[in-house]
Amino acid sequence: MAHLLSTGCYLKLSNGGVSYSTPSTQCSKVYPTSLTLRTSRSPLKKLISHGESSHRERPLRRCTVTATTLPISQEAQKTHPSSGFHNSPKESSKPKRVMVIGGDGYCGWATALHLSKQNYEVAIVDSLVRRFFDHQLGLDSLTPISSIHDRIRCWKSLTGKTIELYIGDICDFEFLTETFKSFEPDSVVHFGEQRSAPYSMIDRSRAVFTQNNNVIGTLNVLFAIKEYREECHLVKLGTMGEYGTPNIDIEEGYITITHNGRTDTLPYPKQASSFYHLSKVHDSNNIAFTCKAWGIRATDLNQGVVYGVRTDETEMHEDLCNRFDYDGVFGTALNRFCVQAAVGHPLTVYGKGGQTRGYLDIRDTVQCVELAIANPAQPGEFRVFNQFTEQFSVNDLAALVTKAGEKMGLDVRTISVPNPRVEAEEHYYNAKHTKLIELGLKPHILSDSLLDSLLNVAVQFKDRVDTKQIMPSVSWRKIGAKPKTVSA
Ligand code: NAD
Ligand code: USQ
Repeated sequence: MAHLLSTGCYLKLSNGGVSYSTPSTQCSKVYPTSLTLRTSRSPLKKLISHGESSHRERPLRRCTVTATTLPISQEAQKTHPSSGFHNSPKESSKPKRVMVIGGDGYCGWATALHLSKQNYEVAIVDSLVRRFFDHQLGLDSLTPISSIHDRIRCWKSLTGKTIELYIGDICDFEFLTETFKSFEPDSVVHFGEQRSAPYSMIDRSRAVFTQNNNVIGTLNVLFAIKEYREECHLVKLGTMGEYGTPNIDIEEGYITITHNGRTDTLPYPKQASSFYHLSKVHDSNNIAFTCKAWGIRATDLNQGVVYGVRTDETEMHEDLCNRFDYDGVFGTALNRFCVQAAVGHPLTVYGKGGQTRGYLDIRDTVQCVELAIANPAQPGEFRVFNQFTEQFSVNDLAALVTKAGEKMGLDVRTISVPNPRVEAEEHYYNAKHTKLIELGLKPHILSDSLLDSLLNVAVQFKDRVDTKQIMPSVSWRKIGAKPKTVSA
C-alpha cells in the first residue's frame, strides 16, 4: 500500500552567504541554505492506493520554498531587457509573474526554466504526485533526475535567477489560495494534471483519481483566478486527443456549421478515448463556461504528443536534466521507440500502426507557452490553439527510428503488439495548427540529427532501462473496479 503523505508545511529557504549572481557552468551538489520550517495539518486528502482496496488517508505534504538573493528585476534587466516584461508602458519595468503548475514534470520543468531565462518571475506549484506514481508503479525516468529542491538551487547557482516553489496539491483550495495571495501571478500555466491515458485506464481508483485530480484542480484554479487575480491569464494544457480522430479536418477549437439553413460557430466536437483524455474535455468545458460567465481570459493549448528531452536550459547541468519516460504507462510513442531501439527491444507498434497524431519537440512546447503568455487572451475570451508541428502515424515513427538506429549500427526490429487501447488503427487525420505559427512559432522539425541525438541519449542511459517496463500492461477493455497492480 502506498499513500501520499499530506502535511501542510511552509519552508523558507534562503541563500546562506555564497554569491550566486555570477553565472557559472558548474554547480555544486552542496547548496548553502538556511531553512525555517513551519508545519500545519491540512484537511485529510485521499489519493490513490496501490494493490488493495482500503484507502487510509494521510495528509499531503505542502511546502512553500523561496530561494532568494538578488531582486529579480535587477537580474532581469542585466541579461534580457526585451522579454518577460509587461507590454504596457506603466508596468513595463516589472517582469511578468508566471505560476507554473506542474512545474516539476516533463513539460513544466522545461517551461519553468525557459521562462525564468526569459526574465519572467517564475513560481513552480507542484504536489510531486508524479514522482509518487513512479514509486507506486516501480517506474523510473531513463534520465536520472534531481529533487525539485536541488533543481531550483542549481538553477539559482548557475544563473542567479530565483524560482519560487510551492509544494502542494491544487485540489486543496486553501493551499492554492495561499499560493495566489503570496505570488500574485499575471499568468498561470497549468500543466498540473495526471497525464497518462494508460494510468487512467488501470482500474476504477485510477480513473476516479485522474478525473478528480484534473477536473477539480482546474476548477480550483478558475475559482482562484476569479477570487484573487481577475486579470490573470490562464494558459491551460489541453490535448489534441480531445478531438479524437474524426473523418473530417480538425479545426482549432471551433467549427462553423450550417444546419437547416442556420449557421453558427461552435466548439469542435470532442471524442476522447480514455478517462484521462475525457478529463481534458471536462476541463475545456469548465474553462469555456467561466470565460463566458466570469470574464476569465484563457488559452487552451491542445498539445500533441511531445518528444525529446533536452532544451537549452536543461542542458546546462546534470541537476537540471529533464525526465524521460519510456515505460508502458507514462512513456509516449517516439520517446519509447528510441529507448527500445537503444536496448535492442523490438519497437512496439500497437495494432496496425496507422494511428496518426500531432507531435512536437519539447523545445517547441516551451516556445508555444511563452508565445501564449506574451500574447494573452482578452478578458472573456476562450482561445484554443492546436499545439503540434507535424503529424505522424505510429508506423511512420517506427520507420524513422529504424532508419536512424541502423545508421548508428543498432539492430532495430518492429513487432505488432495486440492493441491494448480502443482506437482507430487506420483513419483520416488532418488537424489545423496555424495559430501558434502566426504568433511566431519557429518549429523544430523532426530531423535525422534530432533522432540521432535522442537515440544517443537513449544509448547513454541504456543501463538504467528496466526492459520489463516496456511492454504495455494496461488494457482499455479489461479495466475493472478491482484495484490492480501493474508493475512487473
Ligand atoms: P508530468 O506528469 O510529467 O507532469 C505533471 C506535473 O503535474 C507533475 O510534476 C505532477 O506532480 C504535477 N501534478 C499533477 N497533479 C497535480 C496537482 N493536483 N497539484 C499539483 N501538481 C500536480 O506531465 P507532462 O508530460 O509534463 O504533461 C504536462 C501537461 O501537458 C499535462 O496536463 C498533459 O496533459 C499535457 N500534455 C502532455 C503531453 C506529453 O506528451 N507529455 C502531450 C499533450 C499534453
Ligand atoms: N503507441 C504505440 N506504441 C507504443 C506507444 C503508443 O503504437 O509503444 C500508439 C498509441 O496506441 C497511440 C499513439 O501511439 O495511438 C500515441 O500514444 P502515446 O502513448 O504516445 O500518447 P497518448 O497516450 O495519446 O498520450 C500522450 C500524453 C498525453 C497527451 C497526448 C497528446 O501522455 O498527456 O495528452 O499524448 S494526444 O495524443 O494528441 O492526445
